Amino acid sequence: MKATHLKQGEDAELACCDHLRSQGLKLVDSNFHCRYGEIDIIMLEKEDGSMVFEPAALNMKKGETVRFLLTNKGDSDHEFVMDDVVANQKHKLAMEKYPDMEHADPNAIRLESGESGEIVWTFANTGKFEFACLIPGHYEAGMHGALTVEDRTAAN
Ligand SMILES: [Cu+2]
Repeated sequence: MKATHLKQGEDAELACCDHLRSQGLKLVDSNFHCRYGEIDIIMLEKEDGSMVFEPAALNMKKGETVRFLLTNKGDSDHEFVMDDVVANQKHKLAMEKYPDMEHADPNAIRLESGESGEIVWTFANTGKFEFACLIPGHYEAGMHGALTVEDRTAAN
């Protein structure tokens, strides 16, 4: 069973390397490995009733590909949606009307209590973005953070 699982992992990794290659990105390592930065993100509710992401803000580099490893350590469902602030507000309003709407978007993931998941994302554009949980009430309870993408090569 384990071998099958590993095989799937390799296939996924290969598929992703191909995807990166097709975007003209150079692999820094051969041999099936895309070298990602990995960032752990925890979703949880606090005793005071607030709901948070840890870390509470993200600073990314333009062109960087990151694997976000998300874990819902809270008691209710949570989601992680990366978008610009205006799009998140629109999405939030839609969620208030249709709280159970499903996301098939690659920039979003919804996790049940205790569940983990991941998003692999390449930050192509600089700017100020946001990551948020758009389940009704959660944004207001604190589940949003600034996502800044900078062109650090230009700064040097
Ligand atoms: Cu939430």
